[in-house]
Amino acid sequence: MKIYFAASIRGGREDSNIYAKIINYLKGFGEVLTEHVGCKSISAEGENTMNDIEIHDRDMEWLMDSDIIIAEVTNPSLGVGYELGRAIEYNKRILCLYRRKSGKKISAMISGAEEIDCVVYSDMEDLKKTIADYIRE
Ligand code: 6K6
Repeated sequence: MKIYFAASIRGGREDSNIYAKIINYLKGFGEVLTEHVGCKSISAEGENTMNDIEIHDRDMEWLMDSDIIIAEVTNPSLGVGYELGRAIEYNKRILCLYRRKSGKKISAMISGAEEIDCVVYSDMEDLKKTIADYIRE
């Protein structure tokens, strides 16, 4: 199974440790095409060898090629929102994961999209069960 994991990069890297843990867990189910999203050394402003067109086009190819999209959306990101919209267009299975944060609500365009399954989680153990149940569904 090819898994496309999406999470904030330029939207902010505060949750990068959580992304790395999720990716590590997802690797037990198949190939995670976007492992770099959990990489500590990627910063929101960091230099990259690829330009934005190359990043976009490569990511869209991976998205099309994937069997499932799993996104951590607690930290809002324009790029993730875009990827989710495109994933709907490609008829992909989509799971969005988020943690409740005071004063923050997930966008209605994500929670209100019937093509997207949204799940609230509180800790990693809780999240692992949610992911396993969803993938095996
Ligand atoms: C490193 C530092 C700055 O830019 C980079 C390299 N950029 C990206 N490399 C790979 N995927 C990217 C990059 N920028 C965005 N994406 C894709 O969009 C990822 O698949 C993420 O799920 C999503 C993040 O979007 P933003 O808007 O938060 O950057």
